[in-house]
Amino acid sequence: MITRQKLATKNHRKIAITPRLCYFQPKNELRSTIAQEISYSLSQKKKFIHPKFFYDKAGSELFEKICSLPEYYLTRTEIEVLSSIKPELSKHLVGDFALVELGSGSSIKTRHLLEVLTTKQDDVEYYPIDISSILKDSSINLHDEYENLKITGIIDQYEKGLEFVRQLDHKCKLVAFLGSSLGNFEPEHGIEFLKKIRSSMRKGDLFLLGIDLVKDAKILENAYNDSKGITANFNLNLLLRINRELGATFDTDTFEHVSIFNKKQKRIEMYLRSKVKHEIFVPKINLLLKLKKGELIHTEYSYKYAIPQIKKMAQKAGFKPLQIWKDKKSYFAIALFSVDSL
Ligand code: AVI
Repeated sequence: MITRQKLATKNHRKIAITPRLCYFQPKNELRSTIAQEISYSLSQKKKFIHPKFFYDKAGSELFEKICSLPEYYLTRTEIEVLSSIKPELSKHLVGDFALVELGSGSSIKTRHLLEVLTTKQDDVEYYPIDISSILKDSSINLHDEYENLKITGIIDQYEKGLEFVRQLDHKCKLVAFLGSSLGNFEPEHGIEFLKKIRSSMRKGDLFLLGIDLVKDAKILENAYNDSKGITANFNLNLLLRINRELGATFDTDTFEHVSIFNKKQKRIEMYLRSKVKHEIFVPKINLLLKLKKGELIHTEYSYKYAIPQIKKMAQKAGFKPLQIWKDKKSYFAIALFSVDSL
């Protein structure tokens, strides 16, 4: 167990901005990951692109726009719940807590948690983990806003970030996984991922999960197919990213954004549909991609849950429910768990 100053891995470079702000970034660019994974996923019979590739600079900016769309109720509802539970949450945070956030993004929601912690504690250590380099700007903003905040960011995939978290010697940790990002995992993989989070935590630590709830299909479908076409552009940006990073020549006008709510599986499914027959060469991975007219490339699942299911998944992963809050319409839930024995 080590302090934040001594944190290190051989695979990351540490960039110190001020004594209160540093971040780690992978030595080998994520570019090699995208090449390998896209080469595999676009060669399968059922083609897919992993949703983690949404979040390059352009994709992260589009996602920020999605979060403030009228149809995308998730972000504003989660913020509404977070801001209303601060006094109750504060009662659970007895002791000295470091905040770890998986998928911190623009860190807008983080402020609500920091407000609670920075008023209770003289110093707060914050560990944002995000695949997107948006983390750099959001950390600088937080650093300037909160004088008693020490930030150590990790720009990498969640699993890599958790390897850092495991090393921390901090008394207690509050690990936040907000924004319903758990919904982007298939349920079985979601439980496995929760287990990984659990294994990076110790007795006395707390886990805060934000999750979208099952609701009327129309509301869900509108949230993933907004009238301004921002979600469509977010989805199509995957092809533009492959153009930029792997030298392909996708023409996004020949693809369309598809999103449907699968009632049986209780998930939004997102695809890119090829409007014409295609043969596209992707030079950096030496792949000739053939697509039939109407063929779908799967890009995302976004599972919607009911509270008993969330509890069950978390319990299977070794968490014990402490308190669960919802908004008035029961659109979105925030659940607080303690660490249980497995
Ligand atoms: C990040 N994740 C929880 C979002 C979601 O709602 O599944 C990603 C997203 N996809 C389309 N719109 C937003």
